[in-house]
Amino acid sequence: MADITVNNETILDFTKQLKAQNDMFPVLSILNNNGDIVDEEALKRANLSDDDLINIMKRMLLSRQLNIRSTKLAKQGRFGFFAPTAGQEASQMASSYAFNHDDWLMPGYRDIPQIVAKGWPIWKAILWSRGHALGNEFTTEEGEPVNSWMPQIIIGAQYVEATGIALGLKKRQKDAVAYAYTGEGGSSQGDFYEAINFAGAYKANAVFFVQNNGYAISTPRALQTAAPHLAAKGWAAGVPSVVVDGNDPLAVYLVAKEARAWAISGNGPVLIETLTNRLEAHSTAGDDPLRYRKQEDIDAWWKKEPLIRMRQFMTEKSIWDEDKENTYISEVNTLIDEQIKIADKVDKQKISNFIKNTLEVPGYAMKEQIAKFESEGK
Ligand SMILES: Cc1ncc(C[n+]2csc(CCOP(=O)(O)OP(=O)(O)O)c2C)c(N)n1
Repeated sequence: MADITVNNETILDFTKQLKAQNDMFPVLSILNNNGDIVDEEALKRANLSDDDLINIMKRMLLSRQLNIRSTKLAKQGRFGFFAPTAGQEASQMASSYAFNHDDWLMPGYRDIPQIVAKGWPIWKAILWSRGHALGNEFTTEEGEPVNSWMPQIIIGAQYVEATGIALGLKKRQKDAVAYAYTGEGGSSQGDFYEAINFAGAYKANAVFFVQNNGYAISTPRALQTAAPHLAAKGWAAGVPSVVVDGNDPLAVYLVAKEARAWAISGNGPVLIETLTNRLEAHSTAGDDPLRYRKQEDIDAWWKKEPLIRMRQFMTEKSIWDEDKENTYISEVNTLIDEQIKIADKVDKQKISNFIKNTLEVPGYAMKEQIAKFESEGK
């Protein structure tokens, strides 16, 4: 009997196939954990001026301060729901820096800082966190539209919305893309697959981020999926997919910029997996991470967080120092103090307003409820 062909033998070698899947997605990186450049050419390709670097650093610091203050205020009962962002500043702020004013942001509940960076006043974010109807107004202080949808609580659902918006932009020949963020947990949802499949088939001008931050509440990445890389899920939809060091602001910016350029040229979507880590609790609702992960693991990730390496890199370039950082942090804190005062002055949410805000045209039962609560002054 003749031997099986090499081709068929390779096809039937499942162990080899698993290894190939694992090797398929090398990690894009420019800045290592110590803040050293590991790829000068990639840095040139990112084409970031000193001002851009300062802007990215400031956005990441704004996000960190917002995180620190929101977490504290939530513990005092002065903030509503907040999903901590510490550790994810590069994944969120360096990526979003690659998008334009006209692009549509489709955020999840952890992506408040990207909306603020788009011009959404912090006081509105505070109202959103408190479930106030006014927190769903995506406008700047001057009343100009902020192209963002409300942070999605249903995990993965923003991907479907992003595909729809991207197709709408394409059909209207707008010079803009939709960009969406979910987590590795979100990448297990049906919505995730449906969205990237449809976006791939119709070449929607969308950029999809999967922020692989290690945990979906208490579920570790290892239990989330057997896929060695979440980016591999994009390949099933025929979508170019990349794994990037999500704590490296320069690499995250570069891939986001190139993904946007690809999508806007009519080539279809790109999926980007950012390897990062959630350094704190899932939310201010009160979970204790030490019930599902070890302190050593958290400590190790704190050493790899994006601010340390960006600070190191920029100090080395003589465009950043401690004084600049402290001055900016105190400016941000003054701003946050002012914004809390504005949010606190807004009339408390009325039940009738809450119901009115649910549907544009309320149904019969809702009309009755609105009338009832209004008659009671609620
Ligand atoms: C469809 C749906 N199922 C379950 C939940 C409850 N839930 C809220 S957050 C979360 C984990 C999400 O993890 P991940 O997507 O990794 O994002 P992360 O919170 O880590 O940013 C779950 C299961 C939900 N909000 N929506």
